[in-house]
This record gives sequence, C-alpha cells and structure tokens, in this order.
Amino acid sequence: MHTILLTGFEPFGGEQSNPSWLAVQQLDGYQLDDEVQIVSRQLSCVFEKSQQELKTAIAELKPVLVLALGQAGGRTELCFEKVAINFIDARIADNAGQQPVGAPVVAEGPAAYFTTLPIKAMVNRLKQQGIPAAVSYTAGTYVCNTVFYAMMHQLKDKPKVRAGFLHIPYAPEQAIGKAVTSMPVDMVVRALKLCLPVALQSSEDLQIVAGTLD
Ligand code: PCA
Repeated sequence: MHTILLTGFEPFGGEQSNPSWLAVQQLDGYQLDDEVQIVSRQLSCVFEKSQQELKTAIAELKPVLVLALGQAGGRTELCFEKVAINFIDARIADNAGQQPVGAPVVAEGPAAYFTTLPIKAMVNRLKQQGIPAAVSYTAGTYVCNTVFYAMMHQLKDKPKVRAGFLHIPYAPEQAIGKAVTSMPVDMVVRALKLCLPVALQSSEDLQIVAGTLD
C-alpha cells in the first residue's frame, strides 16, 4: 500500500477553524484505489514547529506524494502553488508569537524550489468538473510558504516523491461580513479526490497556458 500524505493547518489569525484541516481531516484513511491510501496530519501554524511536524510525518509515513494545504482568505479559487521561496516576512505573528521578518527558511538554501506536482494537469481536471482552480505563482511569505519550502528542501534528493502546496479560500462561515469569495469544504474534498489521481499518474505537466500578466 502506498501513502499520500495530506496536511492542513490549525486555525490562526483569530479564526475559529482552518478549512485546510477541515478538508484533509475528512480524507484521513480514505483509499484512492486498491494501492493508495491517504493519511492526514495537522500542522501547527508556528514557523519552526510546523517544519518539524512535517519532517517527522514524512520520515514516519514514507509517502509517495505529499500535498500540504493552507487557508488563503480572499483567494477566489483553489490555488496550486508553483514556487516556494527561501524567505520569511511575517505580516502577523504565528501561533507561538514569533514574527520573523526578512529571514531565510533555510540558511544557505537556494532562492526557490518549484513544486514537483503536475499542477497544470490538476487544475485542468478540476476546471473540467466546474471547480474553480488556478496555478498560483506566489505562496506568500508566511507559514505556508515556509512549510512548502522546507518540504521541497527535505525532498530535494528524493525525486520520486512528488510534493506541492495548495492554498484554499475561506470556508463560507469564515467569509460572513468580509465581502470575499469562499468555497465549501465539501468542494475542496471533492477536488482532492479528483486531482490526486492526476498527480499520481501524470509524470509530465501539461503544456497549456496558466500564467498571469501582472
Ligand atoms: N495559511 C497561512 C498559514 C496557515 C494557513 O492555513 C499561510 O498562508 O501562510
């Protein structure tokens, strides 16, 4: 049996819940097919601790694929991140009160890593099914980007393990009074069931346009 590791974060920034965890929690133990099972883990919204938690989970579970999820309130689509940067610039403190500004994730690490998931193919699959999804070229400079970078750094010599990051919009209950787009957690769950098989099967990404001009 192969394992797919999904992670979601605990709530942060004064929110009561984090849809990234609410979504992946529903898939813990779910079998994608006869050979692939999902294991879900929650990460702390804390710079240092989250990296360690992810590292431990990868070492323990030896997944064939890792997809970390995080909340990005205000985004209008499921955003599959292309690039993780070696830079932290925290606009708010993390859940342990730390607020690093202008720090590297990994001292002496390369400036950036790209995801090893076929994200255009995954986005394409979701759009075909009427689920709003896009490629994103910035994962921000907070805990999500940090975890994404640390994960790609950890897996840099394990090309067979595919890994990436998905930012998701607020859940509807979080968006009340905020005038922002939201997405039901059940839609995120359905999206994961649709795009994870694509992530496992396609070794090459699609050559289709997904870029932006600004
Ligand atoms: N989103 C934050 C950190 C945790 C989360 O769910 C981010 O985008 O960095």
